[in-house]
Amino acid sequence: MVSERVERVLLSGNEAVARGAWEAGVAVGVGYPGTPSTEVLECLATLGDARSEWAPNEKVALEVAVGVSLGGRRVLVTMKHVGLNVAADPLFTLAYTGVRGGLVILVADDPGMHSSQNEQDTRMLARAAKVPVLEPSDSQEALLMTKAAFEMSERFDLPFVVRSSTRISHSKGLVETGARDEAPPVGGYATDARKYVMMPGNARVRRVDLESRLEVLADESQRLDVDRVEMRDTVVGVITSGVAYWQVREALPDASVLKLGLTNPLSEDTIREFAKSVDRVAVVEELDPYLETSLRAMGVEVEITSVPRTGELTARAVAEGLGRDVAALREPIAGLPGRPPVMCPGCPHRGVFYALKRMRAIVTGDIGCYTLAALPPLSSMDTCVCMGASIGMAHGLELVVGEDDRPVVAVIGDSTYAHSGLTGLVNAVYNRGDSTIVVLDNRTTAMTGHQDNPVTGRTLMGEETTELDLAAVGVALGAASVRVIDPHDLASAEEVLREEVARSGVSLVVAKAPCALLLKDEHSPVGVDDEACTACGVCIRLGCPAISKAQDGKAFIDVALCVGCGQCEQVCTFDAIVPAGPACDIGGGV
Ligand SMILES: Cc1ncc(C[n+]2csc(CCOP(=O)(O)OP(=O)(O)O)c2C)c(N)n1
Repeated sequence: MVSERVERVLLSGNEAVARGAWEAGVAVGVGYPGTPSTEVLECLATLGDARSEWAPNEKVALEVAVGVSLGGRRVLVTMKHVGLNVAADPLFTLAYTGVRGGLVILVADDPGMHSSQNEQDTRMLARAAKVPVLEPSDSQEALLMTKAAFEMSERFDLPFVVRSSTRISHSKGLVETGARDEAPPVGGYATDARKYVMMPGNARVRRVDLESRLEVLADESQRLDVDRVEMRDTVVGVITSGVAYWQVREALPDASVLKLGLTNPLSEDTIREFAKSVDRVAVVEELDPYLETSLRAMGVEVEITSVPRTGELTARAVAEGLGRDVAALREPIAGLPGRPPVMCPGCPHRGVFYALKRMRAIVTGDIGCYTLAALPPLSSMDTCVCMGASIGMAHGLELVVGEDDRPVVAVIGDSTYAHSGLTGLVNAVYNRGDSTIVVLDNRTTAMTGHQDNPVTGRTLMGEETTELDLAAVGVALGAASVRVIDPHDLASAEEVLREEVARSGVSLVVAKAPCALLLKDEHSPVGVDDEACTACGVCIRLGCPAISKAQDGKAFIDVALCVGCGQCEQVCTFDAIVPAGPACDIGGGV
């Protein structure tokens, strides 16, 4: 949390980006959650003076931002790397139109895929979109570069990307804060169709203009004060950017370093001057060989680059890659117990997947907490590609699998459905499909930390708002059948799902029950009656982390974890699961 009066505060990279935007006088922040970017907008919402909004997806977020910018005010957009794919359509043309109020897009990459379905290097997509990129290496730079990006966006008439990555977004560092610029210099809305209506005749002109705007930026890049040269030993000079700078400092403390802050377009003069001042040039960067190929294309002789192209960099990997002694560099501690992710005790998603497993359904899945159903013992999700993919994939499968095959069911969370699932349903209805679609409506965007979304009836600013009525929307979009179920009621959930897969036409099943973590204070835990338990193991197959096998093979329920959702009571045919109390082995007391 940051406050206006504090001058030096400890901030995460994400908080620092929010603070930088706030100090730049940003009027609106808009984005879609995604690790590791989510906290930027959550923090901006707490700072006051600016309005923060969750959009249903990143494309809409960017389009809202374009509107704010056209209205002459500064706007911050936030997303994770894959979000930029979703926003790519407006992004590529936004570079042509340019901006009015400064428009800055914070994109956080996730090298190592701590919480993502793929690894992408945002620099590549931003370069393809002809959008400038600034890369901070720590929280202080995150604040300063974000703040400067607004001014540059207006000066060069371009949207700017600030590229972060997990270690920068989530590490904390001391940051000097400043005052808010209350009156950024751009005026209000002004009609200018030739700049903002991208029909071919206008776009051809703006296309040429874009190249010259980027050229002006490249020419002025040395005066922007975002690249930094640190001269030390000149045997090897390392060119790097972002978090890789710190790996270089640790692995080669004596080497000279050119730390690039602006990585698109590159400051050729700065790079050539640095290359001339050292004997050999090395490039160290995380993910794609973006700098390496750019430098080679410029004719700079890059002699050393051997670092991994996948995963997060470590100082040790950098030292190894550059042929240095690694003895002094610590290795990660080996042999730590793994902590595989697992659905929480009482998670409502579990009931749906338990039924789908019993139905031997082919389940096209999507992205959210429910993706964990792919893991044993539920093992009942067959695919996970990108947000919204489940519904289109189910329709595709149904076009080719025979009627006697296993039933096909698409499952998708409420936030993901609002993000990019609705058009999949429209497609299935339009093309006379037979899909059964289950929306797992747990009343929140759980996976990224419980953000509100169009289904929850509350905004990021904490206001009550109109709730997206999933059942009504399903009817309006033409689903042949719309049913709402309680996923904790296992028998009836399975019955409804079986009926819906047997029905022709598109079925929408809304499995509605709040995320277990939203019900923190409403626990009535259950325990095991040892006398009645036959050690059959059926309850274990629910995959609830509160249930384990005791040494005698019987079930054991940890009351500290159990939230009393009742699912295990329903699967136990021996009535061995009972309200926690003296009659049962409650494992350590309530
Ligand atoms: C394009 C894109 N944007 C953001 C994300 C990050 N993300 C992963 S799952 C998810 C939403 C999950 O919410 P929901 O669908 O409601 O399922 P829940 O986790 O609540 O079960 C988000 C935002 C992503 N993977 N891809």
